[in-house]
Amino acid sequence: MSGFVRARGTFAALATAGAAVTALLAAPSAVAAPQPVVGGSTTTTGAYPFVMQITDASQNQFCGGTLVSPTKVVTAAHCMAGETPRSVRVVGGRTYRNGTDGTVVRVDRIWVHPGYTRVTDGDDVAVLTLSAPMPHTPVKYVSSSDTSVYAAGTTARVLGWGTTRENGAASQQLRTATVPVVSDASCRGSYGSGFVASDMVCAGLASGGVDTCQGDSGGPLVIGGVLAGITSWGEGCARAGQPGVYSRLTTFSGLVAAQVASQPRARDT
Ligand code: 4AZ
Repeated sequence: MSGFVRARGTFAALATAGAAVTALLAAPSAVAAPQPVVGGSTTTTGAYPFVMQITDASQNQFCGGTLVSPTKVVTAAHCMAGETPRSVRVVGGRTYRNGTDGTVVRVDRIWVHPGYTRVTDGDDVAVLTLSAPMPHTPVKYVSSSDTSVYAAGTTARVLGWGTTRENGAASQQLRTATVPVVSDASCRGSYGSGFVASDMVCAGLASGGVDTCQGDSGGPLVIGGVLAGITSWGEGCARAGQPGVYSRLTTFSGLVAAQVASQPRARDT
């Protein structure tokens, strides 16, 4: 099972290798292969019922997701690379990665933002339609007009089962941390053209130490009680001056709303 997790990590590293090339060509700083939550503390899905494990068919967690309605889960587009509705499961109410509790639901449809190519180009958002309602409380997602959530210094909460240090082991238990939103100008300073302000928002301490990491991708960035971002990428984890990068959900909330409203016909499933 751990081999599977490593395979996913390798995939993520390969996926970001292309991004690194782009960044080397276009920006002074290279983007290293990104690597759950560094810093912070353990928590439970009881405390955060909207946090979902995205797993393979054998229920090995490889990404996070957020329940936004009984049958809709928001995650990262890059988490769905190579996946099909048959290859993934959404697990709610399972605090531990190796748990067998909670609710395992199959996926009827995967919508990936049609513009998505690689994390450093933006559009890193996907919506999964579940085959059955998830009996856990969803969280609201940000409205397109609610751009004040990204004011620099605003406290954001991240959650996930990812590694607790760069190149470290995945966490058995759900973890959470709070990180301040970083200004677009500062994030541009960190990542150059890899930072697409229209589609991304950064969060992290200038001194590092607290961050999302490998395996946290697709999980929530919650600001003011609403889903405001999706864990997407970053250079390593918890490094000084290299904040985590999240999909800027205000940009995509119209598209997400359309997906949340749509019910797949039987032939699509
Ligand atoms: C990842 O590979 C990943 N430090 C997630 C978040 C960050 C880096 C990598 C941000 O899933």
